[in-house]
Amino acid sequence: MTKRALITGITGQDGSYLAEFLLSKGYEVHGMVRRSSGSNTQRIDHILQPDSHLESIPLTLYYGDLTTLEQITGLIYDIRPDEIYNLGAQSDVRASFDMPEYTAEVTGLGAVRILEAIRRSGVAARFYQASSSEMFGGAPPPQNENSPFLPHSPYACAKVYAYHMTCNYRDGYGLYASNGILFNHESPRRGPNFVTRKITRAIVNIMSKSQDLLYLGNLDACRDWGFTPEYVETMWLMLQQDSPDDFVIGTGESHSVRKFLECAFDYAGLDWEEYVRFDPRYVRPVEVNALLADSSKAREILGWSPKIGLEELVMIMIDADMSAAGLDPPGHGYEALRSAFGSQSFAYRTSVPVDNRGQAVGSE
Ligand code: NAP
Ligand code: F7E
Repeated sequence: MTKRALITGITGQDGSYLAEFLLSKGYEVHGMVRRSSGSNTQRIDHILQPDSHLESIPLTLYYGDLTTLEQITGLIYDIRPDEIYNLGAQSDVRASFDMPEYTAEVTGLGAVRILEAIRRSGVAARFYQASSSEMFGGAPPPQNENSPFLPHSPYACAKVYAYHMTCNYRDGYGLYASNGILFNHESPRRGPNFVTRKITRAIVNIMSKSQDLLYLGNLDACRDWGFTPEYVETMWLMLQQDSPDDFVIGTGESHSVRKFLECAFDYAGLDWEEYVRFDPRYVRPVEVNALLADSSKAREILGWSPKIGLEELVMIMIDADMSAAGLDPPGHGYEALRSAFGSQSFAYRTSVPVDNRGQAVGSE
């Protein structure tokens, strides 16, 4: 029988890849989209287009918002999904310091609204919560499922709350509810305010002579950066296990923002020190200095291991940004994708029209 999935945050980076992945597995996919005065579906428009590579696409979108139960309960009751992926969030860590209450409302309470709707409806849906490595905050690396949560931002605090509520509904009501504790994952569809995409877009703008300098904050922070299409597969794998559980997902390699800069500018044949300047506006009130995943549990139980490392990730992102800008990319990113996944894979389809919303209002 065809499985049905409901995705919140389907218009985001992860949601768009997850939708493609589930469609490729034969799922009927339902997505909750928040109302916007402009278009916020750029990342999934290629799936909805009539000339899409997928024929008669079983993808349906509904308006809804995580700040209210108004739609969530009805959607769960009407669709009766087999699986629910809660990817919707105010996901910008820096912005969460400016909007702590809103972040708690969407990123924290949003998860509880869904859990409560599942419980009340009696629908036997499996639930995935998009937990984050940011929850580890000040915990020393490497971090795994047993590391303490020492959150350093309003975003991380909201995610810790949602994490515990997911465990609470699992333990208290027997819901199939799992937390994926994902470390940073990037792609050509990454929002333009996150540091990796901010860098790759700036490089392409510099090459096109539409930008002179790139302003950044702390270059010493270290992150475990992976490739998003590989990570959405783990979300699905978590919901296919006999029993619900929590898993850390990351590459097991950590690099500084400075190292990402070096790699990215090198690939474009530029010297980063000529173009990068410091701007204190991008420094956070509290920083997370070092994240490094120990994903041994996922490797053993889910049988998952990543194929794309930092250098390939950088090449993939720059190739895609150059193509989108009408420039001729070196192409090593496309080669890396082809050799890792094959050109038929959803993971290969990175160069869909990426969002062009530009810099959001605020400091990033
Ligand atoms: P993203 O690109 O920022 O996408 C967030 C999604 O949430 C978008 O679809 C957004 O809609 C939606 N959303 C925001 N506020 C909402 C609201 N009030 N009601 C309903 N939907 C709302 O984030 P992502 O990178 O795909 O990440 C997906 C999830 O994983 C998030 O929960 C994030 O916190 C978590 N996570 C991400 C990473 C990472 O490295 N990417 C790591 C760990 C955990 P619009 O398109 O309208 O803005
Ligand atoms: O920052 C430093 C910044 O905003 C990475 C979200 O998906 O991953 C993401 O959160 C590092 C930080 O990602 C700039 O201080 C320097 O140390 O790309 P980011 P993040 O904060 O790690 C986690 C796992 C999530 O769950 C989140 O949803 O880069 N940095 N200069 C900068 N960061 C930004 N954004 N802009 C700068 O100019």
